[in-house]
Amino acid sequence: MRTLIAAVGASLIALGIAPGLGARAEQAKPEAGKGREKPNIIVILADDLGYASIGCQGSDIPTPAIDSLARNGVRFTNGYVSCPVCSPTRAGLMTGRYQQRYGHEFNPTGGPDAPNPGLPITETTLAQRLKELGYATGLVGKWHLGNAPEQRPLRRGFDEFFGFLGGAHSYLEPGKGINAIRRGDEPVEEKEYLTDALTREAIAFVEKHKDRPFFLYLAYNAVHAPMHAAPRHKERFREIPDAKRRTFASMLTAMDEGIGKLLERLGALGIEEDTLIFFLSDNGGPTGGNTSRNDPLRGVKGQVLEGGIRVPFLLQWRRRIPGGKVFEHPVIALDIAPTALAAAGGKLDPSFDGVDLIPHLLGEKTSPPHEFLYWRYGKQRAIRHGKWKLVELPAEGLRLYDLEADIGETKNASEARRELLEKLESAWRKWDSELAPPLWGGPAAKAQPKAAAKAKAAAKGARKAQAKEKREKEAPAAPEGSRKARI
Ligand SMILES: [Ca+2]
Repeated sequence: MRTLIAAVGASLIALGIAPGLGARAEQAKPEAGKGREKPNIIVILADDLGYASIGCQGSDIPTPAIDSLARNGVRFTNGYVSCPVCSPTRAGLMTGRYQQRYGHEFNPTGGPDAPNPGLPITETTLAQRLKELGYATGLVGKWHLGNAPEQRPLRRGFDEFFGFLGGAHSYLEPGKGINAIRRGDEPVEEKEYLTDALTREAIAFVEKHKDRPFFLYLAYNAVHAPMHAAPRHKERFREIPDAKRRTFASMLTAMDEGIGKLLERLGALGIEEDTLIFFLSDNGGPTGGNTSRNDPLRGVKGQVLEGGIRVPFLLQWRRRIPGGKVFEHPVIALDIAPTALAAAGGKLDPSFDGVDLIPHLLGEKTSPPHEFLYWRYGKQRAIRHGKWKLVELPAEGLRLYDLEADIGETKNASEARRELLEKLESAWRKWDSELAPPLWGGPAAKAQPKAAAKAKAAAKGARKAQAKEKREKEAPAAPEGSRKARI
């Protein structure tokens, strides 16, 4: 390599080109595994995977590859996303900024005022920032940040794209129209089980760009519905009695096996040490929808209770960060863009809400990365400060929880800690005053707690009616008069 560079340098001199160029070429293409100036960056985003759905956080379904990231890196026990549903979290992750600052508060459902809902093109993505620093950039998987031509991945900083534009996708069918599986911008016919196809493409991307710094955003749609098991797992989980859980086990395992293959390939190419890898879920588990587990957290996808926003969150960077670390201060997906950018030698944008986590993980900074973390999702809102969380759901009102003592958010400390409540309320209001109104509506989000209360009331009513019917059936026939007297 050195001889070749020396030879190239000599010929450049012969051509009258400054020899400095040769030195830069050497820096840009170091030998694999020898310590890169710019690490590769991989963000693996799972979809609708609850807090307790990975082996190292108590899942009964093994996830050895995902767990290996925790063993060789860092497990964040208080790792959050900035929204309890898919698209806004992805907007926050891609920009490093609270998505409500630019109106991306809800999933892009559109409406008369927003015919093309999606990540505003005025926002800069992590892919754009890393591309500027010389990175090869690729998205494999789910986009969900806009369908219009100017909002698509290839126009938002990605050199390459294989996946789909929408929010959900079949694992067995190729998809049609706007939500077809695409390579670049062109629909393609895909026959493999989608999770396996995404793994295949991720590995191909890494192999193609192994000699230069790359950024791979691997956004699996697993374990989001529809519930489609991998055909190759037909017999594998037959001991699980519940059919939906059985399918979930296959979907999760297919993703874990894919991550295992990717890590194996990074190792074989000699670049794993110099690859900064994040793994997280875009929101908490919709426990009834896909059997994903959030315990011991309360709440589900769509709620700013812990079960909707606290997610599996791991980081591995073997070159810099010792393995087996558990980090307990709250962190958020907004930290990924600044952490990746700083690792790549880029300048941090003052508009970032996220922070570079590396100095905290190395012990160079001992203070918590964030004094406050904030959520606003329609009428739901929350703020985290140290061990405290103030949260408001329309169906429950404003409540204060000590998450260290009460991770399940069951004991409201509002009355006992009036002063603290006011401090948090005022911090949240200050943040809220900086936000934009939503660019498109979120009726599902606003209706969600009401709908849950309505469903609960309906279930209660049904139980009462059943019990009444049972009583009447079992009761001996009463004479007309006595029945009237009871009423
Ligand atoms: Ca999701």
